[in-house]
Amino acid sequence: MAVPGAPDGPSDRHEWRAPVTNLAGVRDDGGMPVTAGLGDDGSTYVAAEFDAAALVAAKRGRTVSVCIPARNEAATIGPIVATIVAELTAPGGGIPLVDEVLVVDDGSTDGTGDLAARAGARVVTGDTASGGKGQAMRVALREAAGDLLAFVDGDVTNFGPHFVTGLLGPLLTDDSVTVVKGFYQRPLHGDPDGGGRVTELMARPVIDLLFPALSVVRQPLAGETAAPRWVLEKCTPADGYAVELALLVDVASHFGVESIAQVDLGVRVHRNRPLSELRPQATDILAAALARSPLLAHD
Ligand SMILES: Nc1nc2c(ncn2[C@@H]2O[C@H](COP(=O)(O)OP(=O)(O)OP(=O)(O)O)[C@@H](O)[C@H]2O)c(=O)[nH]1
Ligand SMILES: [Mg+2]
Repeated sequence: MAVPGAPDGPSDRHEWRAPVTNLAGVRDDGGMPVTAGLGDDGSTYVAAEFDAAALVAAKRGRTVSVCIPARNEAATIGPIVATIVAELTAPGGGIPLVDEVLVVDDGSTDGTGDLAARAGARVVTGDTASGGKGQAMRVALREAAGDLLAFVDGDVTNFGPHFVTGLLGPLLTDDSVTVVKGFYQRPLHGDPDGGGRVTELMARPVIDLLFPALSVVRQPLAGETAAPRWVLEKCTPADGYAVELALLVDVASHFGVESIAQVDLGVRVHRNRPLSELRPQATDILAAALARSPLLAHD
């Protein structure tokens, strides 16, 4: 069943605009029931379920952009782009699932943009060199041509095409899905589950307290996220690292938690920052959660 409000066909391009409801509206229109949550298994997928060639048939005229926010990711951006181009685009000789690979590069000093372009991406620059990841995603939404946008991070060292097919699978095969979040095992320093410190110590506790219906989302900060353009356009963009949590809360408020799907992407290895660099991320997330908190909603 299609999501209420979904356009009949591919959407026109619009600027990212304010949501149709605010937090008071969330409560008024019943958009985010506090007792509901994702089904235990109904909304959870495994990337290996999805075959790229079968997904091409499921596109039904829809176009796909893979978007990669990247700042100073020279070590990894080339292989990530090259993998997507070679495996999943027609010009690269792959399965024609992806119509565009877009890298948003701002403020890089290590040649990230050139490396991405050489690997076959269209590279655009962000609006400011200090805009943060949220602004890079906003630029991606404005610049990308696709009806469906799949975001992947540019610092993943064990990237494979299953990141993209896994994210697109639920969107292409189930019209009731508005957003797909990746989840994965996150090794750190030899501990297979030691990564995701901001997730476990800030994002998930805040979600448990303020948005319990979203507690079942295993990696709420995952950069691996896919959604139709029209869904993203209904959400309020947040700056910096708050962008992922803000998107989840906005989608849940507009379309219901049950429209969010999760996909198991296996193991994900990326650059891990030292503890001292995690405080700004945690601060962004707390600020976004408080700004959207039902506790602050007023009639
Ligand atoms: N264009 C752009 N990309 C950014 C910016 N900040 C982060 N990114 C990219 O967004 C992706 C995710 O950022 P990370 O810093 O890895 O964030 P994270 O994975 O949530 O957190 P870590 O555990 O610290 O890696 C990476 O590809 C970054 O290069 C920015 O200001 N501009
Ligand atoms: Mg990272």
